[in-house]
Parts: sequence; C-alpha cells; structure tokens
Amino acid sequence: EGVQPQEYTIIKMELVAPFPEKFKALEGKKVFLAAATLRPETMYGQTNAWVLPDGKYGAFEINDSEVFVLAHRAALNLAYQNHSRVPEKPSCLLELTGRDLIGLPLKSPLSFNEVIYALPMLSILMDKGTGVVTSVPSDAPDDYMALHDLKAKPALREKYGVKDEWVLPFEIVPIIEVPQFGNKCAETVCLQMKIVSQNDKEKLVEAKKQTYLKGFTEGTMIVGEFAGRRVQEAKPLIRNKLLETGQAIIYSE
Ligand code: A2H
Repeated sequence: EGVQPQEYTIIKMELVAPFPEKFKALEGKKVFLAAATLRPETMYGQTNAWVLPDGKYGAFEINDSEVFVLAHRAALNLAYQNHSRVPEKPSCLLELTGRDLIGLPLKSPLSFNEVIYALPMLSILMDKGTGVVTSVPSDAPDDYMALHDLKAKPALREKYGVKDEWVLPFEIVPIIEVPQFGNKCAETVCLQMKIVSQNDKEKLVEAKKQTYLKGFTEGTMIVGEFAGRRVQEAKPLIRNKLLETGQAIIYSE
C-alpha cells in the first residue's frame, strides 16, 4: 500500500436478468459487479470480468434500488464515501464467493461486446480496489495472459466450471494505437517478453510498466466518441461521461 490515496473509477457491470438461483433474493433490484479501474478510457475493449474464485464477496445495498457485488472491505470504504443505503454502514444482502460469480452474464458500459462473463483470475488481490476487475486484453498484460490461459487450457476451464462459450468467442478488441506496440499493445509486449502464463509475475510487472506508461503518454484512441484524440486527453472526458450518465462512480482508498 502506498501513502498516496489511489482514486479508482468503479465501472458498474450490470447483471443480466433472469438472475441465477443464488441471486433470486435480489430480483427486482439493479445488481452490478463493481469493477475498479485506473483506465476508464479502455472500457470499449472489455471481453470479460475477473473475480478470485476463493475470494469472499458480498452483495451490498448502495441505495434503495442498486446493489453492488464486491469485497467486504471495499463495501466498508464505499459506505464512508456516501455509497451505502445505510450511512457509514455496509448493508450486505447476500454473502458470496468468487465461484458463485463465475459465468454471470454482464452488460458493461461502453463495451463493444454486448454481453460479457465473469471469469476466474488467480492473481486478484482482495485488499485492493473492489476485488472485481474488468478485463481489457488489448491493453492490460494481466488480462491478456489470464484470458490466454483460459483459452489455451481446457483443464483450467473445467477446474472452475467455465463454459467454452464464455471464453472462446471473445477476441481482443483493438482500441488504442501505441507507437511501436501497435493496437494490441498488451499482446505485443507479452510476446516480446516471452511471458508464458498469468503466473509469470515478475515479467508481468515489467510488462505492465511498459504498456501503462507508453499507452497513457503516447497512445491515441482509435474507437469511440474520442477516436483520433490522445489517450491523455480522452481519459478525463470518457471518465466524466461515465460518471455523469451514472454508469460509474469514484472510489478512493
Ligand atoms: B486496470 P494499481 Cl487496460 N487485483 O484496469 C488485481 N488487479 C486489480 C485489482 C485487484 N484487486 N483491482 C484493480 N486491478 C487492476 C484496466 C487496465 C488496468 C488496463 C491497463 C492497465 C491496468 C483493465 N483491466 O492496470 O495497483 C485494474 O486493471 C495496470 C496498473 O492500483 C486496475 O486498472 O495501480 C489496476 O489493476 C489498478 O492497479
């Protein structure tokens, strides 16, 4: 944990009705997987959401009509940031694990894929952000490798009950052009560095540094309302749109 507070954008990924059995108690409410991101301008390229299979999550009342699925610690922080039905107190309707979330169909803001699915990622930290991560394999090396692992390894899919149709149809969506790295910069860097799986932690740290810095400082949007603009310019504009339209909220920790 750094000393500087981190300001995330929480992306509201809406659970598509009819809800599965485990979620029947929430019927009639708007239920969202709440994903914390530092790159709201990449949301066009979402292919799935990530959850930690053994992570503990809850479904929390944010206000009278909306429910967020996220880690308990994040729900407590949100309650102190004016996002709980009961002021300063998380109100948990349902205890869940990551395994309960795998396979949930979601509609996520700006995504070109109309419906995406929650899938297992083993490197998720439950004490960072919300414990839910939105996956953009074009620009995030962790996302690229975790999706690559699930696509390449039927045994991994089977272990977590992941159906082929939640994974195999989802291709990388180019959204940002980066000089020298092209429009799938996470893939380019992972191939260059010969990263073999999501467990290749040290190399992934380096890959993240490279893509994050270069994507942000030299990248240009090639899709969406701000196509042609630099990522640096587009980022606050896209973020504000998401906030204004109620598709996202700010979260600090
Ligand atoms: B980012 P920082 Cl396109 N566990 O969002 C593991 N990773 C988490 C997490 C958790 N609990 N919560 C958030 N994250 C990820 C998009 C993205 C991200 C792109 C490129 C780079 C990137 C799509 N995934 O992050 O340690 C989320 O992934 C690279 C740093 O707080 C979030 O932003 O700096 C980022 O890590 C926050 O990491």
